[in-house]
Amino acid sequence: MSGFKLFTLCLLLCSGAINAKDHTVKLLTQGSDGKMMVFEPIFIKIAKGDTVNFVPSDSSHNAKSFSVPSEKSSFETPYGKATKITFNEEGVILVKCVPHFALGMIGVVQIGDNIDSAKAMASWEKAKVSVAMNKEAIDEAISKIK
Ligand SMILES: [Cu+2]
Repeated sequence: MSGFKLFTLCLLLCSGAINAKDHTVKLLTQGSDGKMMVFEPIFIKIAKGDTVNFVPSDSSHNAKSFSVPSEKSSFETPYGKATKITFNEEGVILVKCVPHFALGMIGVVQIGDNIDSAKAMASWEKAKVSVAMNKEAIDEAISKIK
């Protein structure tokens, strides 16, 4: 195969990977604004194929999806270990820190444009009754989905 053909083939096969972006969401005991048990940022909008590196401040935090567009987008990261997740499905994913869910340690990941927030909103309304803190911040994060 000629060099040019190889180059063209690589462009076709690799373009998704080249365009994909890496993002970071920190899982913090105390956020930069002083709030306790937060995902920072609490809302992040990414493109399909992008990765998010979930970075816990210590071994007490992890990230687990609890509302997903479909089961193939489900994930759970280990405690205290920065972990990259690639998102290959458009939609909204609600993420919680398992031990601090009741303290409102929840984040929102929007994948793609023009996303319907109905499913995420319904999941949050259901979960809300068992959450004691950060409710307004989570409401606000969900309101950013569009
Ligand atoms: Cu936590």
